[in-house]
Amino acid sequence: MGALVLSLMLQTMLPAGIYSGTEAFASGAGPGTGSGQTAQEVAVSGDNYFPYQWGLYNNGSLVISRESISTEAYMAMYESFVDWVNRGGLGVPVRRLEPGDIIHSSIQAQAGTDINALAAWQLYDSTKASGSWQFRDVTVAIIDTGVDTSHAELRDALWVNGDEIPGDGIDNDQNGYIDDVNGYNFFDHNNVLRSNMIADIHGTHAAGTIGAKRGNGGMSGLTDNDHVKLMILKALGSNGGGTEQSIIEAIRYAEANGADICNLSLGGTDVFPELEQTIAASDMLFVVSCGNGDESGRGYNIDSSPVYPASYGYDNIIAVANLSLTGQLDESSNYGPQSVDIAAPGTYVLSTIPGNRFDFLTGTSMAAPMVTGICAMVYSYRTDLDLAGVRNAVLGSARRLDSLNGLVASGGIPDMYAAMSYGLSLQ
Ligand SMILES: [Ca+2]
Ligand SMILES: [Ca+2]
Ligand SMILES: [Ca+2]
Repeated sequence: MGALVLSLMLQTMLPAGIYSGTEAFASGAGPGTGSGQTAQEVAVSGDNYFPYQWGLYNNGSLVISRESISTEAYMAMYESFVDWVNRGGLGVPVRRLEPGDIIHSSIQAQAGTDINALAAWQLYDSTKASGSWQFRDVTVAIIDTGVDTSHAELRDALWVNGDEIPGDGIDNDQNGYIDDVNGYNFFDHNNVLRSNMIADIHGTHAAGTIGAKRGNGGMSGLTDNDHVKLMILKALGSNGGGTEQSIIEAIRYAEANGADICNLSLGGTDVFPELEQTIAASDMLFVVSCGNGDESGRGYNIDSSPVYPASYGYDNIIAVANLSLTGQLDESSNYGPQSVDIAAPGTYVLSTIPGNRFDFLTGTSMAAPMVTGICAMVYSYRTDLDLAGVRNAVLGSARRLDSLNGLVASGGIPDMYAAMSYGLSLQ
């Protein structure tokens, strides 16, 4: 039994300075329409942080000014952290930084590098408003660190086990888990879904990308809160690591309780044969991250150096790389023209973190939930498709980018609108 290691980019836990065209953020006025979007475009989402969600809509006006730690300083910080953990300690990598350790740079967004969320929402919302369509209800399992289920953006997105009475200490539905109302904690073997404010940033961030409420301020999640629900399955602990067994138990719970799609923003380099068999035998569609490079943060080809579960290669897996807002693969993202199916926005992704807050994170861990959210919306809208058909629609309608040639099998990024209407002729 090996420990799976999360593909979380620690560098990006540092605050990123975000500057809009009007520098609204820098002046402390808070985000508005300053990134160059029109008020109308923001109004479509109804969320004031939407201009910073370049992965959903990118008109090329967003500039991210970043302070990153030099590779040398990062390595020194990380080594001291690993040493501390090896001696039985817990914590996060922290080191006093010297002036030369910080590198300033800025990134300009490349217009059009997005998943075409606005058109997809308009299609879904207008169909919903017409009352003429019976959407499929979809359950998405998020197997990760914990999730802050009290976050205002997430409350309406949660899967609820209707057969379980909360907080009575009794396993009412006799499924083997006491008070499993929104999911379960397979790491600590209890029903506490948020147990650590730092580690649970990772799972909370994934949940927000998929299901944050649209139209209530804050940020926009991809999915519809009425028809797509998030089952929260904590399987990774305070250092971001988990066991093969905790993840397998979470997968089995997800299947037994009706989950359709499973987000796995995690991976390791061991093969984990039992995990492989569990995934291969599952009816769920798995969306998995393909990893964030080597010790120095450089992405590598997982066709030759496999990362699991991304490299298992089954037809019920979509392996996802991380596209930057520049339209290039992020330099930290792994790739593989055979093993990796698609790239998705994963660099400076704004999403929810514990305590009703938001932050930007970078990594393939952030790219996978984008694809998960898209799959969920396609599965909800396209009741004519099974999950294999959803996978086919998302990959088959991918928008090709020259920069991704030879790096991912589809050669592109998902287009949520195109995936929802794949194979249909819409007026
Ligand atoms: Ca129960
Ligand atoms: Ca109960
Ligand atoms: Ca919102």
